[in-house]
Amino acid sequence: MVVVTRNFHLAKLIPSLSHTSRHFSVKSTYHPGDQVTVGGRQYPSDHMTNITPHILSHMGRNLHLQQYHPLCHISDRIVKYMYGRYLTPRGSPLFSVHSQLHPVVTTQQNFDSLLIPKDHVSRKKSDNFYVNKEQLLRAHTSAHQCELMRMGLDNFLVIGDVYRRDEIDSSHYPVFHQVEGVRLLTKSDVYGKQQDMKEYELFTPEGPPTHHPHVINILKADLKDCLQGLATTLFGRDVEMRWVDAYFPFTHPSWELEVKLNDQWIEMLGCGIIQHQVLLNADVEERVGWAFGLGLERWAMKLYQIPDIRVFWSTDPGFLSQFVFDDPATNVNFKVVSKHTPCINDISFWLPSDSSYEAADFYDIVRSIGGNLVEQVYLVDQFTHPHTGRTSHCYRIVYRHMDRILTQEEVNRVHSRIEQETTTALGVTVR
Ligand code: FA5
Ligand code: MG
Repeated sequence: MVVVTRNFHLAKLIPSLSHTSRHFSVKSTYHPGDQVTVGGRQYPSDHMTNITPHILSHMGRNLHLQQYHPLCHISDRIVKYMYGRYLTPRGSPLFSVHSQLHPVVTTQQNFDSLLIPKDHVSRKKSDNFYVNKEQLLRAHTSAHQCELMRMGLDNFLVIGDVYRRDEIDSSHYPVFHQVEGVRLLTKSDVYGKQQDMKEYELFTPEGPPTHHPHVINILKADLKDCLQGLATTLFGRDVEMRWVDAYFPFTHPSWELEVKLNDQWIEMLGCGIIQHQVLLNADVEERVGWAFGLGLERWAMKLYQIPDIRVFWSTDPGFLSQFVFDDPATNVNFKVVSKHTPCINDISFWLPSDSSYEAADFYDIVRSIGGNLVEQVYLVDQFTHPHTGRTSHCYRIVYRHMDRILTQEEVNRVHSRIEQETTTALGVTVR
């Protein structure tokens, strides 16, 4: 549980605020010197503090780590793709994965280490959630590049929640998830076994260190091939995509990959060749590299045809149950979940003793009588009587109308028709 503590009294008040006030005003919340608790850690607040209880309520949800969540499926697929594409000489995956780094980072990590100028617009208080003037909720997973490179990692993925004071619409949300990929190469990685290239260096000999044009070409080819391959692996060979030139202070050259989604081009990722100075900031020498950052929600929206980014935060079983499968590559025909509250009725019956019962027949009856009112039906319990040896099944049926509220009486009528038909057609005994 994340709470914002101003003083002893407010600490008790805030948990209820975080549920009720979407538009909770920040200004009255903090006074310089108050402590803020974020993700279980305490920080001093100051004039820059602008995190809200509503935003903090998203922290710790870790949708990318939640079993069966669509963002978890898609991040598993991305990791699997990267594991398969880059192998050590002994055949094990080259990339390491870091998916539990704490989202509070310093302005040094989020901006300075990435050469983002002091007066750059992306630092504005109006664009970020600051914990205080030195710390903020990471605005991108690139914030972790330097520390991981400094640790000596050459090939890694960072997966995590990121926070921005962006507008909210169907493809933007103030909390979303990114996957960062970083690959560093030595001279021999770059030029490989190509004898004719052995004499080339990584950097041009004159002036400030600049990547040799061959380096740019080789890295660019690998980077674009990697990311296009990821898109075709997930979306299929026929996916429409295009590269657009982009600008990031920490990479040059830089590109964005766009994909066609419902007749619109949408930006799926940013990437580029890492600026030499970024590597120097991380004490990395004699290496060059590329990096990318992609938005998991955008990839999931494309893959599952999910029309609105807000639904990823839904805890509605009508949404989540559509993704309950163990193979993350399972096909999903996503169905929009109704805004109306569901009615849930259970049905329990003894199976006939001649073992003629098939659950699939029961599901057919439910669907043919309940039609579109039935959102879900699943087995919640089964039991065999110790003396009679008879087996009983209990199924839960979730009824919900797409466009209006269902009354319990209406649902009861449908439900009892299902009971009658199951009894006559399948020979069960309703309990
Ligand atoms: C970045 O965040 C860079 N750090 C990416 C990068 C990494 C570039 C490494 C070069 C090297 P950008 O702000 O464009 O870039 O965000 C990257 C991706 O996150 C976007 O392409 C998009 O897929 C997703 N994204 C951005 N803003 C939002 C938002 N508000 N809601 C959902 N997804 C978003
Ligand atoms: Mg962008």
